[in-house]
Amino acid sequence: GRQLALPQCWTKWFNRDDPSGSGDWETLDLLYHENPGMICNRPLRMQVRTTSGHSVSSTGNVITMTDTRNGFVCKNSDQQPGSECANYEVRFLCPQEFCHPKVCWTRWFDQDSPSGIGDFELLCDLRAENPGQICESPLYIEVVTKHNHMPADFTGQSFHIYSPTEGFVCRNRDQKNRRCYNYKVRYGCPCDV
Ligand SMILES: [Ca+2]
Ligand SMILES: [Ca+2]
Repeated sequence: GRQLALPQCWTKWFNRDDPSGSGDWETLDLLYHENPGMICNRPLRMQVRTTSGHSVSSTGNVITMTDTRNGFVCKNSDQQPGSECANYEVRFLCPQEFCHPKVCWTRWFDQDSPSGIGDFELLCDLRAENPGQICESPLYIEVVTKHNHMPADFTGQSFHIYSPTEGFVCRNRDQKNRRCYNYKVRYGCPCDV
């Protein structure tokens, strides 16, 4: 089975306009046009804050539009007489594949066996024994049984640790028959690192 570190990721903050003129227009069509390739096609969420880092509600502005399909607009003409929009910035939550389009897998590691208290394949130990072979921030971990390559998720065993950032631990005492299989692990890293 594969465990994912970060199912999604945020883009950087975008601030393409300011409220001089008709208002603050941070619309997706203009952001796409001006930042090709930097925002996914169907953002999962959008966050908006003022450029000084305050929440939208703190400004008292009437917001004309705010949604993940169209982006954000605050029109000065929608505000109380004499007041205008704050300057806002926006960012978008995108699927992980967008942020790291290519995943490069390490080789398989198997440094422990389940004799003793269990099968310990911790990332820090694997790093210590295999310097330079595992990237700084793995995105995925894949764990299978050593002998027949069965994905860990399908073995019916329960795992104490199973995470791209920590590694894998199967404790014998957590199993019905008091014995873990022997597992091997590999890590999925961004190819560009
Ligand atoms: Ca702005
Ligand atoms: Ca093992």
